[in-house]
Amino acid sequence: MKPHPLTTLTFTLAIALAARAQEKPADTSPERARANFARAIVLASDDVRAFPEAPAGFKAVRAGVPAGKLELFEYDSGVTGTRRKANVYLPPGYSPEKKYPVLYLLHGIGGDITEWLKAGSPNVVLDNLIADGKAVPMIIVLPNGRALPDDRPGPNVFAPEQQAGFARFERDLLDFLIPAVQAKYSTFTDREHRALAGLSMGGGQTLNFGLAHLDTFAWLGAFSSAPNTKPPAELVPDPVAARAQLKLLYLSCGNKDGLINFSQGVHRYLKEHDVPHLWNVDEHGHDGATWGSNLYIFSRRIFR
Ligand code: FER
Repeated sequence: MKPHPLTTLTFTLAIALAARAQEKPADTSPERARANFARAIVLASDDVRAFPEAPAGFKAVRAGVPAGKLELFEYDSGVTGTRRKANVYLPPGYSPEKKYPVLYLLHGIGGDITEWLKAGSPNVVLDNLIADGKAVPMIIVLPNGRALPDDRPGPNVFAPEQQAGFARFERDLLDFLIPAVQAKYSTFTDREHRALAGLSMGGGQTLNFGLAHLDTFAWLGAFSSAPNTKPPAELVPDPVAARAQLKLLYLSCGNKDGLINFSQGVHRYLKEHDVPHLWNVDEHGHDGATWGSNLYIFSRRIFR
């Protein structure tokens, strides 16, 4: 027997509403995460690619391309009360005589300062783009987005304490990491030379923190954003101000990723409120293939 059309409508609305609700740290659990990943994927006509996949070899080391430098960076955090670590990429030919823009690039739920190096090779992606004149030489900072005294991914990465650490990273980033990076490296310090991007939990952090601090970040990239993403109307309460301040708001997700409804909700709200943004839906799942490719697409478009 076919369900009554109204039953179907109510069911669809219930899914749509549930999909937009932010998962609060206290509510997060492995069971809810499984349910989130298993959500029905309903694609609208505008949930399509805006850009082709990054070209073959985009994250492979190429002979003759100058390599930037990866180094470990440490800073004292008043949020965690500890000395924290980050990986830093300095572009080829980095010189204290010049000034550089900075991209802060955030990892996902089980990640740490090494996740992006495995998932998307940002150092190699940028070496290649810079060599081809397709990206501005920039510093990339890969912090640990879990602002806790013990910031290792625990045995249960969905534990409420771990989730709370991701939320607490907002003040660690703004009050401790950014000032420490700017004190050590030769950087521009205005908003138009500062970008924030991330994958999954890091995508949610990018939207939650970046859109709340557009005086600090002009360029935002949220890849496969996780359920920590705030509801769209909370992210962008003032679409007119957001429109005026954003240089780029880039959203991406794979069309096989059960978390896509969180990004769809943000995209639809931005579209309804005329906030310019790029929305790239590719054919990947919740994996490194989409993150590397979208980092390539995003990093070419920032600081120019
Ligand atoms: C969840 C499912 C996935 C969740 C977070 C994630 C906060 C994050 C995934 C990732 O970072 O890869 O329910 O709740």
